Amino acid sequence: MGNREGFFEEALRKESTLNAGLISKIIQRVSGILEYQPVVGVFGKTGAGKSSLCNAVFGQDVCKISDISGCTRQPQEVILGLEGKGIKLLDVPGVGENQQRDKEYTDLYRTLLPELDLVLWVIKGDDRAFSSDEMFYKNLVKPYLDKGLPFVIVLNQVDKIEPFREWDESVNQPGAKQAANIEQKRKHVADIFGLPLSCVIPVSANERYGLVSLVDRIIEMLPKAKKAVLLDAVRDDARSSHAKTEAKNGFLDQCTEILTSIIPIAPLAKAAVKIISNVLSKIFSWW
Ligand SMILES: Nc1nc2c(ncn2[C@@H]2O[C@H](COP(=O)(O)OP(=O)(O)OP(=O)(O)O)[C@@H](O)[C@H]2O)c(=O)[nH]1
Ligand SMILES: [Mg+2]
Repeated sequence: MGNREGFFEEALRKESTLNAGLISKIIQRVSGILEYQPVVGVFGKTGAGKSSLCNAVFGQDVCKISDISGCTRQPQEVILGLEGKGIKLLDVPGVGENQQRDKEYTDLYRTLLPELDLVLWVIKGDDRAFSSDEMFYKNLVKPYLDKGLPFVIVLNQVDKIEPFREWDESVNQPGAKQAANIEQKRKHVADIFGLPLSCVIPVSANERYGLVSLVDRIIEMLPKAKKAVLLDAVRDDARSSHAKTEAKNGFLDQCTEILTSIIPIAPLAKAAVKIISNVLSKIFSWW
């Protein structure tokens, strides 16, 4: 497929009974949503599994992973999705490695934060010390949350939470005691950061556990117009029907708002939204 807007334009002209002038107006406005490239910042301490998480959710080996020492030094800007038109993923270096680096990272985070649509803050499930995370969160990130920036804490590597031998490989789930400890850890982290429990999502990037819930939460939090483009970049097995419906409705709501402002006759506007929905099902395979 060529670029999405080109395809959208062609398909809309083919399917539509609307006049050419109106179609041009619709294309201009709806293309704005399609073209928008959400920027996701993936933050957290070194070794928390930021790069692993990006790969697990977005499906390609987009980020380097290291078993030994701090791996991601420079922010890696990885453009994902359909021919560069998907989301922009910033896998940034982790905090808490040493004081000199943390100072550099403070400056980096400060520059990056204003342009982000979503922050994923990755914490290692079996980590006990959150002071550097907490400091960075409270001083740098929280003011943006107060302005409405969607923020999710990803409690990663929960397969390592004790008793880790309980992890049930056959169903890819924690054992009963382990699940209770995971839930306890989740509450503890939510308390420390002063966030609702629904903003702390337990996952295991390596075991592919909890990714669907994480994506569901992300899609819920994003503004209407940005949901579909982000969901499009997510691996198919991490997309639930809930997330699809949410993203689809968000996009169509946004289209309805646009179309009712340019098409004065309500039934005609409604019919046009239906046509757009058909066209989008050809652009987004999951639609
Ligand atoms: N058991 C387990 N190991 C994980 C998981 N996620 C990541 N790891 C491992 O943790 C180590 C660090 O992962 P990375 O993804 O490189 O961590 P990072 O946060 O990107 O680290 P920096 O790039 O240094 O900031 C690697 O050995 C991963 O395989 C997980 O869910 N479970
Ligand atoms: Mg990394």
